[in-house]
Amino acid sequence: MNDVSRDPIEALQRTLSPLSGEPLVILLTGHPDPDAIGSALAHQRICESLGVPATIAHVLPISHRENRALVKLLNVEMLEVGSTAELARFKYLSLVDTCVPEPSIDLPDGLKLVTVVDHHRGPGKVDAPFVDVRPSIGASCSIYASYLQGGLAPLTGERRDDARVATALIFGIQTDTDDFALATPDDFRAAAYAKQHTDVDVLKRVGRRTVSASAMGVLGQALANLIVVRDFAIAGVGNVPVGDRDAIGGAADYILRREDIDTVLVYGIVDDRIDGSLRTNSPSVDPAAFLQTAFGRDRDGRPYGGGRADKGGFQIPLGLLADSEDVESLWSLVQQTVMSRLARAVPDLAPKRDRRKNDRGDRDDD
Ligand SMILES: [Mn+2]
Repeated sequence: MNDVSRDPIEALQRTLSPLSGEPLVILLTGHPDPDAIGSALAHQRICESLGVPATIAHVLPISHRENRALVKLLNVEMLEVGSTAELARFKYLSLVDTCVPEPSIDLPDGLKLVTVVDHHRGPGKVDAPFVDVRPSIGASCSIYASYLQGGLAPLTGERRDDARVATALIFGIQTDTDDFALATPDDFRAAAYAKQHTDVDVLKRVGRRTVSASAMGVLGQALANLIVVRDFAIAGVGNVPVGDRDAIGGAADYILRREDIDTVLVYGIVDDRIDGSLRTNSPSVDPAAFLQTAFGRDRDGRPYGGGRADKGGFQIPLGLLADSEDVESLWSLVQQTVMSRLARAVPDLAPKRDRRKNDRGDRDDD
């Protein structure tokens, strides 16, 4: 039992202190993200200040490049475990940024859950000696920053470890609150506390959004092939590897930042389909309606594209054409098709000749 709500710091200290000298594992759930990593570092720091040797472990790989960069730049030591046996040497378990242990691995029978700190609305009651779940806060890192600020293993700037933990905490808060857009006053207080001890250079480097070489190539293609008609922009980027499909949307996001453009569509060939992304700042463009006007529906009546307020996407299967070995002819055919279809939604895109034809009353396509 605990009286966490009254004084979580006291309760956490009272839970961990008796475990002094006993190996504890902080097992991350899912692919480690910055909020989990920052919380784990802070938890490890607290454990060590109380004499509890703590190891951070994870089962699933770190999937995002930015998160790998964070781990590397901050020298975060994490044990990647693949089997129950690898956890056998630990006596105690702490969960951070989750109430649920990683489901893809069976926990050893003797491993005892001692602490849970999370900000997700959990699946109900969590049974552990120390549980601090605050769904009203933006990041678990904010909860941990409040422990440190409250005097449990506080950041003082005296240890080299301080900058590491502070930087990880800030990055965790920043990521989980969508760059502070969703941050609560508690998150801001936590960030303000951690900020004093961060390594600004490292924070700038981990915060920099990384782009793969191939994704940058897609952006280069989009910029080179950009067609701008009034405030509408369109760019075809040719063949894009399946793994870089997100680069199409990324290129559209980037181009939308051009000041004289308010709607952009980027498309390419991905695998056996035409794949594209629409982005808009225009109050009068509804992405789903726009894409349906341009590309219509498939034989089953499903629209090729869909979207929400400011973004949309579409996929059109190439069918047998996908097998074509003449890459250039196929791309040229795709470009012509997309441009003529887009002219339904953006009449200015139609070649002059066609527009005259339309003016004469050829309206089948409208
Ligand atoms: Mn989180």
